[in-house]
This record gives sequence, structure tokens and C-alpha cells, in this order.
Amino acid sequence: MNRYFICMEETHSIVRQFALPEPPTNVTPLGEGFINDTYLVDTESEVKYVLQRKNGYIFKNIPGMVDNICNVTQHIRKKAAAQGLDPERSTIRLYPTWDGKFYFLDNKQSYWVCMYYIPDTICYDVASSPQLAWSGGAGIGLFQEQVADFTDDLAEVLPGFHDIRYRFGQWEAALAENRAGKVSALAREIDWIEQRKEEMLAFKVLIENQTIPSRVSHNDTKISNILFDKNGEVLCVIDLDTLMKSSVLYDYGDAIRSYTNTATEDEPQTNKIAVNLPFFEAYTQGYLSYAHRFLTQTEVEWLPFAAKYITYEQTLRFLMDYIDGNRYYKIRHPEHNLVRTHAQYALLQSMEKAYPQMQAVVSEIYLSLHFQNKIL
Ligand code: GN1
Ligand code: MG
Repeated sequence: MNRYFICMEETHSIVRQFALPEPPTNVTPLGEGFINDTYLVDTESEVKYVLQRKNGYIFKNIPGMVDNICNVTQHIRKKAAAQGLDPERSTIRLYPTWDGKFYFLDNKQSYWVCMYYIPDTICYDVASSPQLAWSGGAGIGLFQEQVADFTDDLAEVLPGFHDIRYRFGQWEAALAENRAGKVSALAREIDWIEQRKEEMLAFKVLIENQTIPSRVSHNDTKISNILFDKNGEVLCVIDLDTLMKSSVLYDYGDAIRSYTNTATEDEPQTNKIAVNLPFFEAYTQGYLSYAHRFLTQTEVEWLPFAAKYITYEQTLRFLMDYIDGNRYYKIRHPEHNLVRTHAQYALLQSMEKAYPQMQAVVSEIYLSLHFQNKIL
């Protein structure tokens, strides 16, 4: 109770550093992000804001991240206006501090940002229908299309983020350090990672030699990072912390990892976890309805593999954090990262079984969109 009070007092004084059009009244915790601390800011009117403390343990260049966000969201607002969409509901808007910066650095060296809260929106943790999955796919396709002609530099906020070669380096170091003393009890889980190293690296080589191109991508497209309106239509992609130039296949893979899971990311009963193929098909339909216009044929061919790649990478990241003493992801209990590891691995296994169907679905949708394009 006391801690909560102090924390809320602190957030009140932080939010007053930002030049908001309306003065803040209440500040309360918001959402379930694994990384940052997020608060909802009320005002006397209907207008609300979101205050967020960025995670300085993970993000080492927060001014660079904030620059990325300001530049890309400005680009999206212009695009959205030209497309007849409401720019203020099509992306996030950061507010400056009274001295004109888009972040505030407090006396504990924590970085804060403040943004407009887009009203009448819903955020989901799991997809509840194929329609919602379709809409989420269309949202990422539209986002990628809107940023496809953004040519300015972007800070590489998290170097090696989806680079499995880099992750294997971290993995070796974590195993050698054995910080939480768990390694000897995890032979089975470690083997899940080791067995698949080669096929994952083979995909990474295609990105390294630019057979698969680099584009502006979001890099964290799980369903809870998308806002939907009350009719289930996608509005915009949020949590732009990981905007970088990398392969857009990671965005597709990360979204499939989350939209097609029949259970939550930390479901302890792994027999409840599988890839939902109708949702896979719906997401892919929505996504390719935009993305077929700019993806190369090679990118399209590798979409199903990207889903396995990101699910594998996520299994590795949860397990590595468990081995490392839970320093990266927020956890609710000491075994949380191990439960998440098992859940991701169950999803990966299900994708491996369903892989031929996933490939067939992608190529059928792509071909039919191309055929329609030719005859229109
Ligand atoms: C983190 O910030 P959040 O909760 O949207 C993580 C993602 C993981 C995800 C797992 C910067 O995303 O990479 O896929 O958790 N973000 C970062 O749910 O590491
Ligand atoms: Mg995030």
C-alpha cells in the first residue's frame, strides 16, 4: 500500500514534466507489458494520456529509440491522412517535455515518455476469432506498407535483436556462467535448442547475404501490441520501441507466434497449446492482402519458416532468462520463465507438425492474390 502510494506520487511529479494540453489528475498502472512500466493518466476531461518508464536495463539508447519513434510516427501520420484515415488514431503521438525533449530523464536515470491515449480501443492477449486474426494481419501489412518508403536512418535500438547467431553467442555465455545454477537440471530443454541450431542459422544466412532484404520493421508484433477498435477493426500498431531496419519476416513470424496460439504465452498445461490453422490462414490472408504488393517471392516463400524461427527464438530467450536468473522479462513467480519456455516449445512442435499445411496455405493465398491482380 505504502509502496504503491509512493510510486503513484512519483509518477504524478513525472507526468507534470510533460507539456500536456490538459493537466493530469490521476495516474494508475496500465497493461501487462513484459519490459516497460506503463501508466494511464486521467485528466478533468475525457482525454487521457499514457506515461511509460522505459526499461534502461534492456534499452541502452533511449534517446535514439525516441527519435526513431518520433520520425516514423510522423511519417505514418502523413501517410494515414493521405489515405483518408484519422492520423491521431493511426499511430501513437509522443508529447514533449516543457523543455522540448520527447523524453524525460529523472534523477534516478530512468527515461520516461508520455503519449496520447487513443480512446475507444481494445487490446487483446489472445486472438478470439479468425476475423480478429485477419484484421491483425491487415494491420501489420498496412503498417509495413506505410513505412516502406521511410528512408531516413533508424537507430539500431537493440543490436542483434532477432539475430539468432547473436542469440547463440548470448546462449553460450549464459550456459557457461550458469548464474542461477539451473543448467544441470535443464538437459532436456537445452537439447530442444541445440537440435535446431543449424536450420535456424541457415535462415539467418539468407538475411545476412541479403537474399531476404532489410526493411523498416516493428520487431515486436505480438497481438497485445496492436490496438483494435470496438468492431474488431485494427487501428494501429503500438509499442514502437523496437523499430529498426531488419527483415519484415520477423514481424510476420512474431505475430503468428501470438495470433495462432490456442492458449496464452504462459499456459502451464502444454496439451492445450497448438497452432490454430484457421487463424493462421486468416492472419496470412489479412497480411498478404497488403504485403503481396511489396514482398519479394523469396520473402513470401520463407514466411512459414519465419513463424518457426521466431517461436524457436522466443523459446530460447525465455529459457536463457531462466538460466540467467530472470533478469530480462518481468515474472510473476520464480518458475514463470520455465513455464513460458515449455509453452513456446509446445507451440514450436505444433508448428513443426503443421508445417506442410502452413506452406500450402501461404502459397495458395499468394497465388490467388497475384491471379486477382493480373485479371483486375
Ligand atoms: C517483450 O514489451 P513486450 O511485452 O511487448 C519483448 C518481445 C517478446 C515479448 C514476449 C524489447 O515484448 O521481444 O517477444 O516480450 N520485447 C523486448 O511476450 O524484448
Ligand atoms: Mg515491447
